[in-house]
Amino acid sequence: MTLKLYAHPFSSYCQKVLTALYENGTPFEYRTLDNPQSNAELEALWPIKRFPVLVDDGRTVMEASIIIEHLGLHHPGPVKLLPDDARAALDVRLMDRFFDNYVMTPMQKIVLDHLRSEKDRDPCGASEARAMLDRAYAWLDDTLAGREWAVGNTFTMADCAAAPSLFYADWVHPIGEALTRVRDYRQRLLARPSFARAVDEARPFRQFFPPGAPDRD
Ligand SMILES: N[C@@H](CCC(=O)N[C@@H](CS)C(=O)NCC(=O)O)C(=O)O
Repeated sequence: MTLKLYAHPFSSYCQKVLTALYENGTPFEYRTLDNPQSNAELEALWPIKRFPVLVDDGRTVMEASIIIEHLGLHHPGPVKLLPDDARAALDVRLMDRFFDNYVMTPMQKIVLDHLRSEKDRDPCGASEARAMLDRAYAWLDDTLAGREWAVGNTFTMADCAAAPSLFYADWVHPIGEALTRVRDYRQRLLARPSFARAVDEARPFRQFFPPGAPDRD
């Protein structure tokens, strides 16, 4: 086994990479970040202490999108998550950035605010994050017209980013009922076996979701 993934099942960025791994049935050793040993190994590998981190035959690869691109280059499987055509790949990268920057980031801001003590909370930052999610949901609803997946009719890295970001974002700031394309897209992502598996593996941790997990999904 050449691949080792430092990850936690409940983490959104880890679910992004797990979805890519499960899409292709890529074997890997799961170094779950639930014990001091794995956490110390992670910190030694990546002092920034963000996860997931992949180790491939001694080479450390960090950042979820870079890990997915690395897997496509060095461990390709039947499902190509980045198209070979450079222009088409740019469309995928744009949507991947969209989900990380404008859905995942504000979602995490709202979640992390709940971990702070009352006196350290940042209501202004949280309300800016909610406004960003509203803008992102509205733009996405228009953009998804005529598309099954983020960039068209093929499942790509952008959908790996979309799945956990929309999954958790809807928990903290529900997608409005009028935004049917975004709501339907979220349901399609939840039905995709690779992401459904990641969601199932994270079920035991729902009780720890800082704002409280809703009784659905
Ligand atoms: N830009 C990083 C973000 C990774 C990230 O924020 N991971 C979260 C878990 S979802 C984390 O490491 N949290 C630990 C912390 O905030 O201390 C990526 O794309 O992989």
